[in-house]
Amino acid sequence: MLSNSLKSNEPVPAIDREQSAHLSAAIFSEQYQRPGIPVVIRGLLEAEPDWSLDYLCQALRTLEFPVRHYGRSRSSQNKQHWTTIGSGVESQTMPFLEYARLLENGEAQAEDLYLGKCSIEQTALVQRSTLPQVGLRLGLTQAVSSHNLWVGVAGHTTHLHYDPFDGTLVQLHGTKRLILFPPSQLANLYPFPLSTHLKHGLKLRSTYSQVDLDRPDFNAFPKFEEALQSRSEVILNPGDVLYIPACWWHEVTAVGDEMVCSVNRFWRIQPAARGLRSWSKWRAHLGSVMATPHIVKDLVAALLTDNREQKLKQLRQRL
Ligand SMILES: O=C(O)CCC(=O)C(=O)O
Repeated sequence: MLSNSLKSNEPVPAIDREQSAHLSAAIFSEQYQRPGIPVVIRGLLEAEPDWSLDYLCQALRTLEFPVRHYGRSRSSQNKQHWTTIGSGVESQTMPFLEYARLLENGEAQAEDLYLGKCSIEQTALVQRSTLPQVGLRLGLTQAVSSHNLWVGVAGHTTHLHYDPFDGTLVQLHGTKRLILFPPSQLANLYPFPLSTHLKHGLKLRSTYSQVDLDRPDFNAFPKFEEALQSRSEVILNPGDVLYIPACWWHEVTAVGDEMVCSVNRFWRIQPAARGLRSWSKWRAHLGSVMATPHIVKDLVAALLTDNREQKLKQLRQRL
């Protein structure tokens, strides 16, 4: 029978914090990975330098990345009027040094420009870093994504959503606040319906919640009240690694007043049975299948444009 790893009436404890020295791969597997429970781990990346803007500029220089243009008015709009979300938001491809200039001159803040989920696998950033330690020391062996970079300014929010794979989010500069809900809250968080994908492809996703956490509309979403009983909050500072089990809902906000930078990676769910039993996961995959006609259309359009490479890169990033 399809289920979620925590029962809906089970109280959710505060998210654990562990020191890596006390957390062997066997303990991590037993206490967190097997049951699908989030945890913050410190001390996995002791030798890692500060990923300041200067450091990123030196490593990435003229390498080009799609930068999402959220715009400041988005956060005051009713989510139900959105036509794009997350990686579906319109992006502009630019050299990293150009994005750094926009961070420094305040334009990134004013327009909420976010460098989200960009692969840095082939860059000096990953090649010279201790990031591969994260998977090795936790016994996470089957990556399903590359290392993805997330850079933005304080105030940026990646809205409430879930991913159909286990994830690790490594905080490298600045501070992030995460609000989490367990998979059992799927219905109480009112995800966009699956039919969204027939209209919007992957530009708007059924793995995102329609509820605005800052201004919840309890008339439109009465069951959200129940979800609030399972809400957890976590602050991530540089050096913290958050393990986010598949299908845990999370909203991520950059806080403080400086550039904020993290790297995440997705992993195959272990044990596989945890994923196979999860309706949230099947639902996410079903959504991707329903988006196929749009993906094919966008692929053909990208192949026919002059700046084919750039369009294909943007499309790859959305998948
Ligand atoms: O850092 C962010 O803005 C989003 C990260 C995220 O959603 C994830 O790691 O799954």
